[in-house]
Amino acid sequence: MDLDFTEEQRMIREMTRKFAEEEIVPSSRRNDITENFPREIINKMARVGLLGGPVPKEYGGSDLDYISHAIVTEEIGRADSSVRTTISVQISLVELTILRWGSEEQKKKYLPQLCSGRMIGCFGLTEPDAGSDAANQSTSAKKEGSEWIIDGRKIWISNGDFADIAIIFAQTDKEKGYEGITAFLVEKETPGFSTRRISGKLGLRASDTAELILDGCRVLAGSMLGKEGEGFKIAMSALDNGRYSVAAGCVGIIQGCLDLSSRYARERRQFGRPIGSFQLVQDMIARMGVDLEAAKLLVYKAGHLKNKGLQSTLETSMAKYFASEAAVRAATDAIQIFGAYGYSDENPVERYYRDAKVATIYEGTSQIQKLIIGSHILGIKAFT
Ligand code: COS
Repeated sequence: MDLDFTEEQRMIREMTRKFAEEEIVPSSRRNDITENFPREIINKMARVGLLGGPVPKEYGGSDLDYISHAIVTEEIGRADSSVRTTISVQISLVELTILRWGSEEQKKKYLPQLCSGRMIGCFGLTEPDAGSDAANQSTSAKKEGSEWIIDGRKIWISNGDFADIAIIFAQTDKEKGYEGITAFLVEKETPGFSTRRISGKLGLRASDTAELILDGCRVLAGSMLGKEGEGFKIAMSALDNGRYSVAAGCVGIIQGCLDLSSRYARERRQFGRPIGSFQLVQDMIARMGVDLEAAKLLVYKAGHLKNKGLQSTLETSMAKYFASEAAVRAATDAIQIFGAYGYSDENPVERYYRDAKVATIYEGTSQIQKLIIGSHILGIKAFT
């Protein structure tokens, strides 16, 4: 594994950071307060290629290697986790899933639209009774002639209200358990498909979260993604990409916390000296610095495997588990270093603190990541 960035990767970081500081940061606080999903920022990101990720150019993507993809995601995460969540879902859960499992026709139809931001995508796996136990899908799809009729509800779906296309997981054969789950591509305009926006979240207040309601929603057989019964594997492989993106976004949060709190620790004086000269403050800065490097290395290790087209479930879960927990630690300590000044929404560390928490929950809780890691190491499944 090469630990040096290429010239191109360095330029991608510089370009993304400049974009984030000019186009995202100025409206982050306002969007957070008003819970406004910044659709126009997503359009701007698309114009400079930031929605194309590792999707090949022939489908309108940016053909990034996975380390560059992480770098972009880190920089957006350092600026605003709501925007980062939007692109994590768009690129990692939707585009890369269609790229891997879609027919040629589906790839040509949807990928250029998604990479150009003309379409927003969402990932409909979670249900009121199927969170960690993702195989326990209640949503059903029944075949009628050349159509499938989908009924059910999906909850906590990022991008859900704005999405033009949803990947929906449904039971097509309840008897078969996880092998009876099938994935479908459902367009927003399909009769029977509706959404309800969810507001009042602790963090990610500018990210669009919704409930999806499928009520006798009819789709053609050609809307199936992959084969009948492949849905659970599709969902798990999608999460290998989604969790990678969440982990990279958390690296961005840790970086942001370290940048702001170390600058403040040098400037802020108490007892006649900079607070950074006190050992208890240095303790927090040192832990943040080590967490940042460790989280990066775990992300890049997973990215290195992805670049080689190798399975990276274990490494991705390690990166997601460590980086999300470290982001919560970093944001907690950053507020501590700023004291009362960190407790106000005028200070970005306050938003880091609220935004970081969900990363230990969505796309598989820290507990689920630990069980995946433990099962891989021991060769013993934690679930029967
Ligand atoms: N890629 C491809 N296939 C995978 C896979 C992956 N990363 N992980 C598992 N699978 C396959 C397995 O190979 C197995 O298929 P076979 O029987 O053909 O070998 C099948 O899926 C079942 O795998 P497993 O038995 O490991 O699943 P479990 O039911 O034991 O555990 C967990 C599944 C709990 C790990 C899973 O349900 C999970 O990740 N839950 C969290 C869901 C989540 O993250 N939700 C967040 C909302 S989405 S934003």
